[in-house]
Amino acid sequence: MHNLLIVVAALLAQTPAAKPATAEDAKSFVKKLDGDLRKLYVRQSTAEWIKSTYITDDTERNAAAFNEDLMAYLNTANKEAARFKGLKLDAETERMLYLLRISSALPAPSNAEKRTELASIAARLEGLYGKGKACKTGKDGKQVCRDLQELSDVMGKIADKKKPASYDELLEAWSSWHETSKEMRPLYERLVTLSNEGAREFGSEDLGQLWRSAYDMPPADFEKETDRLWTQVKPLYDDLHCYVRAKLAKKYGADKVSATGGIPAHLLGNMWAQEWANIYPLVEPYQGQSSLDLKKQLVAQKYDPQKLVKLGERFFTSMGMDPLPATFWERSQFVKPPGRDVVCHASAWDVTFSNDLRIKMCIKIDEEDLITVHHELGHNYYFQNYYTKPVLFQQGANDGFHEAIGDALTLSITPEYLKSLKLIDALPKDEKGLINVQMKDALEKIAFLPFGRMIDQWRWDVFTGKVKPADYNKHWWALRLKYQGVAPAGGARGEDFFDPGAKYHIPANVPYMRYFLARILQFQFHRAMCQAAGHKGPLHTCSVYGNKEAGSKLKAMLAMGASKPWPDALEALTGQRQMDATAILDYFQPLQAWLKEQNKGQQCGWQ
Ligand code: X8Z
Ligand code: ZN
Repeated sequence: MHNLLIVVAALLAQTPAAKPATAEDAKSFVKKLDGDLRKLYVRQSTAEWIKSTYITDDTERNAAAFNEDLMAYLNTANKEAARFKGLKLDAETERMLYLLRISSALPAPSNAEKRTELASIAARLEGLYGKGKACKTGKDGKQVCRDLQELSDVMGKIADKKKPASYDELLEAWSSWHETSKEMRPLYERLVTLSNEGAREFGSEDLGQLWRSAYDMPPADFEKETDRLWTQVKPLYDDLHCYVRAKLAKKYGADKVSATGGIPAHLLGNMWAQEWANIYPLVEPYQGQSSLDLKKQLVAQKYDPQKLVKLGERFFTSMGMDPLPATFWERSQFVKPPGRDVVCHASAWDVTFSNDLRIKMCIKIDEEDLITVHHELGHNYYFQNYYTKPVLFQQGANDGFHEAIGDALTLSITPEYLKSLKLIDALPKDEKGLINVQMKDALEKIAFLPFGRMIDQWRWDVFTGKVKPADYNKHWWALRLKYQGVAPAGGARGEDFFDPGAKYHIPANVPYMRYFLARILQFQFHRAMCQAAGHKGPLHTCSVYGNKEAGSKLKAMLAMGASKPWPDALEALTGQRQMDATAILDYFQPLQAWLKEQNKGQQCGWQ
């Protein structure tokens, strides 16, 4: 009997299905995976590029079809990879299998109909955002339509020197854009159901948990990590909020800006109240200092989109990086093409995963886009340094790293650097000048932090089912108040609206915690590059422009891509293995001390 069992077991072991997988099998599996994925990725991103630069029903359907193929492949590959669980594998194979599981932000169920539906909804939602226009009938009976760019221009004119937008104009522009996302709601609900189903097939409890699994630590620890970082920086945000609210209350009156409540979302110079640089003239600490208005100088010096991008490229090459390939200049989209809908939201691409670098923007000549150009080139330079690796390693160490590279360099756009370009006339002279500069930086960097933290809190809560569709908007505004101290413009927003959909990354399904991490990491990277450059003195005085030592340290980290867990990459550049907010706090130390003085006697915080 005993012998018979052995014989049966031996026979079973010979049938391919029952043969236990070996470490060698795993190695061959990831090798084939790399080849397959490369093909599928290239097809998908080619179709995505075409769709994003020319939105029509046809390009949308075409992109959805390629996306569907990729989704189907990933679903099957993930299930196959389960065979290798528990095996002792070499580090590279192990890493690839991990990256395979977390590689998709939108996992699809194995059911073919559901997958088709999900792919088509995803394409549709991003298309709706790209095409979004607010239309009304003008006095002459004709339809007048405005797109996001036009409506954002109004928001940005809150403190315009020549013709500032009035309270009512701001509210109207804000409300108009927030009308355009209403029709996304039923589609988004369905996206949540279907992608959650996919995430469960990928071994997570829901899609939010799958997203949180992408940081080389258990997902629950990652959530704690984001809270730890937020707690580190919240006091500085609170100081800024308090000062800004008092200024706005003075300007608009206590009936419009309550002294103890959230700041109305349309009074911060940005459609989403995420970055507040446009209100700088309203909150400028000291008048009569040298002007920090770059837009005027950019226009006067006849900067066009190409010249702006060249300026960005020069920053990277000054640190020893290679120039962008010739094809970058031929294939990129710098301006909005006339007569067709495109996704204007800025992005960077390596369409064929082989140094086929591009950016897609609708560039305006102003400071905001000067920063965005550097941001996007940061992505391109990451691509440039890792494109020879297997495709699964062609990613940031984590997604926050990717978002932080270009921004880290913009921290070196100091007044001295700007003066060398004649973009400002004079250097800020004393403590007062410094506070002005820091205020402007803080409106950009510090104001963003709670926004960056809250967007995915909303999605995490939606994906777990804690928040039902009937409360989508209610929860959105509860979080905006909790984290940002920002309140809906013009009073409560009911569930007939879908305000999350008015922010690109929700319909486009791009995870957002990366931007929160990036705001913190970029200062950590900056501090490390400054150390490599031998900088002495306060962090905010450092510029690594032209510094090859800083450049080569950065390059070494970029070249690792996602081949190692992110703490290894962080260590390569900074010597630290933890994300750490002390660099951003250190950078803004002068401003924070100043804000504390200004806020004395004020009642800060909000209900
Ligand atoms: O989406 C972006 C980039 C493209 S990766 C332009 N950013 C976030 C946003 O616009 O909301 C950069 C800052 C935050
Ligand atoms: Zn980015």
